[in-house]
Amino acid sequence: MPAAPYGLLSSIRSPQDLRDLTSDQLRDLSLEIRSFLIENVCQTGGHLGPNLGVIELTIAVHRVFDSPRDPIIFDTGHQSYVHKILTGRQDQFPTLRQRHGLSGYPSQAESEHDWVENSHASTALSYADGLAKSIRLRRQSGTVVAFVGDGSLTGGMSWEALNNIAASDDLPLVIVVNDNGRSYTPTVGGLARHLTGLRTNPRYEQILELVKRNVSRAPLVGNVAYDIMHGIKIGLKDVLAPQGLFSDLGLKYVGPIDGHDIAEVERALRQAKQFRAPVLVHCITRKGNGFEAAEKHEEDRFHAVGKINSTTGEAVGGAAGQTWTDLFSEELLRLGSTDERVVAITAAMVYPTGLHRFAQAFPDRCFDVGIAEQHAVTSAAGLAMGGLHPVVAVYSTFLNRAFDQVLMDVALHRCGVTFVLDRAGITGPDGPSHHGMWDMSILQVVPGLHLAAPRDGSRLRDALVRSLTINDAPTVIRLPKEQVPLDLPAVDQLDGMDILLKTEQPRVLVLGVGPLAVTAVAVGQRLSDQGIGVTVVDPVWALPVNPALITLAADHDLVITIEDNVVVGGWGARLTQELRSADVDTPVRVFGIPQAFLPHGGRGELLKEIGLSSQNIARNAVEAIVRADEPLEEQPTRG
Ligand SMILES: Cc1ncc(C[n+]2csc(CCOP(=O)(O)OP(=O)(O)O)c2C)c(N)n1
Repeated sequence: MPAAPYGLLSSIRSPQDLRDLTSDQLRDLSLEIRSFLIENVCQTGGHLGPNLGVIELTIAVHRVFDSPRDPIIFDTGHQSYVHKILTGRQDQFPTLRQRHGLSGYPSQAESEHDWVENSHASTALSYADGLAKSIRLRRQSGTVVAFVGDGSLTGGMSWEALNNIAASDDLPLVIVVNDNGRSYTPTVGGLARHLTGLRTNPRYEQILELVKRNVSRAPLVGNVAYDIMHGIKIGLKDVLAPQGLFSDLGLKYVGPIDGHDIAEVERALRQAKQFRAPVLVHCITRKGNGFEAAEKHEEDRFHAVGKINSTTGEAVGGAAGQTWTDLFSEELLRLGSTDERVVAITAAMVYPTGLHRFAQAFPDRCFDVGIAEQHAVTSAAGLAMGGLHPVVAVYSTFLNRAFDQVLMDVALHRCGVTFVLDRAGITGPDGPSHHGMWDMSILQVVPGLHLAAPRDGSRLRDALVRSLTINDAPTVIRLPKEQVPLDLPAVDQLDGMDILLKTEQPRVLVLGVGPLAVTAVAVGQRLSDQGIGVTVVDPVWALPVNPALITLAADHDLVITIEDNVVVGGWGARLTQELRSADVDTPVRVFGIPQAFLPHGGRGELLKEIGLSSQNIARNAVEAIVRADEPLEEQPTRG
């Protein structure tokens, strides 16, 4: 429960409570929300900058629209904290992004005000299109609000949706564009250039005044108001070419509007709402607004923070070790310095994927394509066809978007493209749509694909070097969201695989993929402590499955596979299939992520919860071995 400094805020329990506030109270409320966000998010970590930028915009949206009857769809959803605060969840902010705590994105389980909880970008307009069509078909009275950032507008889905929305001139749909000029870094591409042109046009202030004067002269509503605004815009089309982008599509456009001026935003939204047709309301905001340290942070305006000092913005806590992202970043720079074929591609995530070093050293060899994973992959295929070796750096979960492109555009065309999947496996506080738990399942069906999951820094270096030699197929290197552990040396090697532990008379073959090779060694030690002989192996290259593994498995009584990918269609499942095809019938126990949408929480916490601990796996293995050793007549009959 917020204390005294949040006197006004603590009286807001639902959007209804906003209705009767005066403009002074609204201003005070914005200030309280700003302090509240800074105080809380600096302690929990989370998407601070985006939310500081949408305080006034969110208040205005909730005053004009009647949520949840009027669905508000947040694109990506990382900017929905203010919405959460205004819809009765302020008391839960100290638990933000923690296991059993408040989600960092909208969540249907949390509130009827949250319609969409997919945090993959550029979907809001499509959801909104469908919802608005259903309102129209069912003759209901609501209006759908799509709340979209300029970064999310760069995604292909947004454009597919706009193309459809613009053609349906009776859809009750208002598109609120939150234009802060940034994704993480400044938004890129032609659209961004158009929006910037509009935002920074020296005549903008004059035009805004003109619009304001015309609209406030009479209490105009609906079509009339829009027509006037639109008329003015069209009259100025020659100076304001960017607006033409939307109007040429056939979309009604209002703006640009100062997104930090509640009254101004409300006025525009009311007009848009009364029009009962798709209208795009273009609002200009500042990411990190009101938090000086964030506003000055050109790198990402504090898009997402860990625990930080609420004045200086500096990280709190001791120096952490090197992350996988950082190591990859250094290695790519090193490799790129000697191999001119290397080019890098990111989908709006230069810093989070570690491409910044390469981008600074080789600006003309690094391409930020916006939030456009599909385009990134096929563009990489083109670069490979042109004789270069592209490295596509992307979070594991976002590659899901571009599966068809990997399969058809890269693999079918035998293009040598390296994919570095950051945040593979359980990622933690970002929840179900951010866990990178599907990549091995979906990618293993791609013919010819190579996949490495390095267990330590040396293995990552080796995998990168090798990937650059593969010029006729896609290569995937998956990295977890963690710090790089100390190197775990092999005790022996077998046809390119690393043997990590070997005891006398091995009966159990324990296979650990990537970071779970460490767990595999711990399992092996536990088994050997109990007198059960083991061989512990890191396959190093998980795909294609190494034929030596089939022979090795045939020489053991039990195979245990451990991976942080979903068990269905994962690496263990694939190995089992290969063993059975080779008529090897050694029993296989597959340990991985269950087939479910995992909640948010700490990575360690979640791994333990789903049974990926050495203790649990070793216990299972012992039980299996004991059962196998029981004389046949003593075994329970299964039926
Ligand atoms: C498909 C996909 N790719 C990448 C991301 C990572 N991501 C999260 S927020 C964000 C930037 C969004 O920019 P914008 O929509 O303008 O919102 P802002 O943070 O500026 O408010 C990106 C790239 C994502 N969520 N989904």
